[in-house]
Amino acid sequence: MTKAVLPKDFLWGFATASYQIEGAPTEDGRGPSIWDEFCKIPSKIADGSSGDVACDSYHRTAEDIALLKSTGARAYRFSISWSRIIPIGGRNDPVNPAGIAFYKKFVDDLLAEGIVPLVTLFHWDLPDGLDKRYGGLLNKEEFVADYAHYARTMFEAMPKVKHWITFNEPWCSSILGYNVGVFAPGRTSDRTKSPVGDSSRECWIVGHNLLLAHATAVKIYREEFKTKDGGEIGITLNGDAVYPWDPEDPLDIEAAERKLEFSISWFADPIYYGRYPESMIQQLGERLPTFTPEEAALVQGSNDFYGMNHYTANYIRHKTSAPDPADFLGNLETLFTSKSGTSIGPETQSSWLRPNPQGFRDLLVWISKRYGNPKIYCTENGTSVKGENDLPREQILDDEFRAEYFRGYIDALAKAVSEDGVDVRGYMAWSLMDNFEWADGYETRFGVTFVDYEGGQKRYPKKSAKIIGPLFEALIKED
Ligand code: PNW
Repeated sequence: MTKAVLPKDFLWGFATASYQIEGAPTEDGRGPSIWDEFCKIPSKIADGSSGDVACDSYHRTAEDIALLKSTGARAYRFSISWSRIIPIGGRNDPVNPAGIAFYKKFVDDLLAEGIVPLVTLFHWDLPDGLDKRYGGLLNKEEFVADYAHYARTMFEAMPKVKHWITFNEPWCSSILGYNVGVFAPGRTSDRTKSPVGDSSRECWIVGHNLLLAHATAVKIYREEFKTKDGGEIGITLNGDAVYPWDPEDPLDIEAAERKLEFSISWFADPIYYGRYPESMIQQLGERLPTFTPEEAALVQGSNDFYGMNHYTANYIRHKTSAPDPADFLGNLETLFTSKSGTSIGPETQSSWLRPNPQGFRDLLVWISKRYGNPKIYCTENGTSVKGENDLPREQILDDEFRAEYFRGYIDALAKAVSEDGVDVRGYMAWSLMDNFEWADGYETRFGVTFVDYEGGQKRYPKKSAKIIGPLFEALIKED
């Protein structure tokens, strides 16, 4: 018998994102996003695909809700396509009533089925109009003002939403979009990949602007909506667990901590403490923007909850050379094998992902300690499966590897709550269904549901879709 250790109102369910599932890029007045444009550049997406059709969810909301129902999910995290709401994106540009109507109805339909919506305002699909007009996320004044206007438009339109997420994984927008250049808009110092970009500087500017936009939206929600609507708002940060490559080497132990600071504390320290981590200030110097006192005050305290996306773990080995100007890790190496030859976990279809459930528990404890035991929603957790896309459908549906991933990670979560006192209030598995896996296209599947892209996007629940519900229902207290 599993002991019920999770609070009675614990929200569990599944997550998706607009560009990864919706399709219908030009329908009902939607404008292009930077991902529509990025996908058109040859060689940026592994299979040359795009989100043009994806799971066709724009036309299948009823099917998606029925799918959620069939899993028993209590909650669903999805994101809004900004360019459906404001096609060009800016605060003086026209708002598209059809875009608002689509998401309003979706929220109503979810609620009618007893499913709680968690809504992400920005999951990477910036209106391309803003990128073209003023450089998008690089332009502090314009971007913050336009995002604030968009956020207010959504708060006003959807008072029934009680859980708002300002940004999904600002680390990915900044580093993958402006340093490595593998995500839209693809800027990097690597001239074989892009004619424009400065990996040593732009990512830190973008991160700073995202923090200010987040904090501005939170201020608006708290001042104009929170009392009336009674909701909460926070940001979702990604972060991998870390273990020193050589547990005996103090420099590896230090490097492991620094890795967490460069990925998580880059955003969470300003939000909880009003300043960037010392390790980043030291390494980046004047390339790391500084907060004015007003900005620091705005950002500090701007989280009602901590949204945690988590997938994997690494061994961390310190470097002895001077940091490269383009370095974003904290002058260290991330490895899958430790000094003594231990593997962090089995391979998956994603080069960066190896399951290690203990890492989830350890990272939950680290976040909880560093940030004063915040209320945490795990807003993404899941895995791809090596070679899954090449299997016949019957075998894809029997995804024991993914089911085992969820068993291990959900058990780790339960222990973090019951034995370590971490305050976890929700868990969204990534993802409800196979979808457009960004630069990896459709060959990498993360769904608990198989989507038949050749057969009219029909959905077939995998084994993993059926095991998550019973695990949580046994873990959640009845009163
Ligand atoms: C997250 N990495 O992205 C996103 O929020 C999802 O949209 C995505 O589909 C999911 O994880 C699976 O990839 C990440 O390279 C993408 O370390 C890449 C990395 C991390 C997270």
